[in-house]
Amino acid sequence: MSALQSRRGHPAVSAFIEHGFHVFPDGVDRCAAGALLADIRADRAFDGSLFLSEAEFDANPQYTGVNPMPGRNLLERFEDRLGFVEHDPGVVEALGAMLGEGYQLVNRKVVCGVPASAVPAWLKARIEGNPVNNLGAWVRPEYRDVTYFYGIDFHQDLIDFKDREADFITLYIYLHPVGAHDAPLFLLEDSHKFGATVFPHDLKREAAGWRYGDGRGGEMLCRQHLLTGDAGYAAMWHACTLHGTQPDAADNERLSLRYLYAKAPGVTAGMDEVNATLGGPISLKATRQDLDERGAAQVKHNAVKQA
Ligand SMILES: O=C(O)CCC(=O)C(=O)O
Repeated sequence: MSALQSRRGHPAVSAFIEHGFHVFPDGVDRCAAGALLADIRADRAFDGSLFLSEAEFDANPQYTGVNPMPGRNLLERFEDRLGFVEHDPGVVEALGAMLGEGYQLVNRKVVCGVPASAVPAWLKARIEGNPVNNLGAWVRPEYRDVTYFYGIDFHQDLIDFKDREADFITLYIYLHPVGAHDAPLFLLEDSHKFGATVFPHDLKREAAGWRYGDGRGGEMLCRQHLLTGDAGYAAMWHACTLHGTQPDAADNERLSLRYLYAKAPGVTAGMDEVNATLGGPISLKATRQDLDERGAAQVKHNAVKQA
């Protein structure tokens, strides 16, 4: 069998072509996920102590540079504990099929869905209705080695990469069981088929799913797919697949690992086969129009809350 045939035959490539994502049927090692989770939870309390006071924030508001970065990333301390994901045979095989020889890690981090009980009332009032509630701006600098969300509206992961082609995928791992009330990811099936579109997206809730407009005259109905599962649940999606989360209504934080992996330069792989099926561009000069020049939200709209 040629390399091209084996890529085509890989379930991840056909799932990406058909629906824009792939769920790993067996996930990854749930015991290793649980052990890592215990160490992350032992490192800090995921409660109100994460946050600046309102006066501290207002004294020097910083909206950008508040995510994990090299030198400030909790996973740098746990690098030797990530083999259960990065060397899992099913993950390696699927990444190889999608991204080819020498695929590259773009970044990896811990993502926390912050429970409602942990978010101070003053902060809830300030962010109400914002489409992207990445709480990094309000988190104490020493805790900005994790990304903290209180829900994020449907978006493409291309949003962070203007002018970059969709040559990468997101791999997402739950470290504990995630049910409907633990801020699971909502993913819109088939939405990758329009290629890159600008955030906030044109989405209307209908009984059977979401009516998605691409801003270029195209419309389609996307079914909503809830990613729920046990510790070690693993899924990956295309850079143009719409997904989002609602604010965490549970008492506990939701902790996940989020990886971005890309093709090495010059490599042709399953991702190219997927991209060849798309009906729109695979890169954009401007990916979003929800922020002002400081990086603060200037749009008050959030569709995923109706999911
Ligand atoms: O984990 C979350 O709550 C949202 C994650 C997400 O959508 C992302 O990182 O792109």
